[in-house]
Amino acid sequence: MNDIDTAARDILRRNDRGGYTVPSAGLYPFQWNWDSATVAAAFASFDVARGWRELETLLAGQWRNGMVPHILFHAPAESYFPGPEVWRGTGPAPSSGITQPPLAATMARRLFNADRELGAARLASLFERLDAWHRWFVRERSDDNGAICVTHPWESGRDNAPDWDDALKAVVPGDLGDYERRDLQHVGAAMRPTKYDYDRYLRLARRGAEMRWNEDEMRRDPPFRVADPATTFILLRAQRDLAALGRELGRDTGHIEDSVRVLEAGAETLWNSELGAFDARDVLSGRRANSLSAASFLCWYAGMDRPEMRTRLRETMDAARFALPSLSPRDARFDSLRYWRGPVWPVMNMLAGLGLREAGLGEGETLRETTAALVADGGFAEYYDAASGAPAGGKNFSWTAAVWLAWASPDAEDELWAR
Ligand code: 9WN
Repeated sequence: MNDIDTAARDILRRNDRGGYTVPSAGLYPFQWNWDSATVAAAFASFDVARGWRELETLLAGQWRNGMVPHILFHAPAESYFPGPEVWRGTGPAPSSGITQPPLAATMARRLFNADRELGAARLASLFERLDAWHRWFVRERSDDNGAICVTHPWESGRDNAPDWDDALKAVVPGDLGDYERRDLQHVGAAMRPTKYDYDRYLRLARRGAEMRWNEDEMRRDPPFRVADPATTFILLRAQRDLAALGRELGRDTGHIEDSVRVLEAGAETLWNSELGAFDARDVLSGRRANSLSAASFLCWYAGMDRPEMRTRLRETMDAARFALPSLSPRDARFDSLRYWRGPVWPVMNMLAGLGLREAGLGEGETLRETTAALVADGGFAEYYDAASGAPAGGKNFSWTAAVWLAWASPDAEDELWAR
């Protein structure tokens, strides 16, 4: 254990609200879905039971249809907008009405590897919930080809990625009345999505709330539905991990293995031959986003490989001062500071890096070293400016601390990721 490990554990303790970890005090005062799953992976190194608790708290918010919300509003807080009064989730606890990329099963596998006896006991009650969530994804978010879609940019976790720009033009914000963004009280406007984006984010949230998040109703004439490489790759990986965990528990996993094959075929349809990379596709218009992003490089994490992707990776790493930028620096829309339009995000580096290592590609180690240096120099920032490496966004960020502990630290226990 090194000094940065100690500091990272301290952040997780300070952001612990009792059974769940907030991403960052003030800026994000609730439980976020894929942040929590990342935090659970970090607990595998020093408090396995607490890691299971993180996932249990998250999955306790599951809706009857299987959806696991992207935010659970466990306790009131004034420092974030839009809160529960906008979302009006219909699950067992106050929540949003959309989900986030399903990292939980993969992170549960790391917890399981850390203590198999405890894992078998804790997983017994979570397995069905994870399975139901994954089934919900396939049922409610597949396109006709088996790729997984997002119905709101926030559902991707990559909020203002250029992947959604074209599709968002079809969302008419209408009269939203006055609303006050609270994110700008915590971080500079140049780092955040624009008002143009927020108007559309809000319209989509209000539409869902007005329809009481009834998926059948929302699917009729949807304003936004985009097949997302990151969510597709993450679900594909999560299904592989859930099947492995199910076999450990002696469960029937045939339907999960079938789903893996469908998802693989779906992911193939995200190939953009002009771009030479996996890319988002607007299901409503059929248009491609033409965006070579960190999401494209999650193919190895999903167990998929392409010679062209290796070339794109090398080109992107050559063009970037700090890898991986969330968007290729060669893209005209690249902005080194603005959220998901260029900056380096430790969680994406970890997922891409894990996949690269499993595929035997040396770039995985380069990503790990870059991430470790960014954290060592800049602290546990939400993300890092892709041009300068400067820390950006929120501070004392839980999932950055978690990525350090689970993967970037020289003392991270790599063997717990073993497949
Ligand atoms: C909306 C918590 C979350 C992350 C997302 C990131 C950001 C929220 C926001 O913060 O999104 O969900 O208000 O900006 O984009 O990936 O889960 O850290």
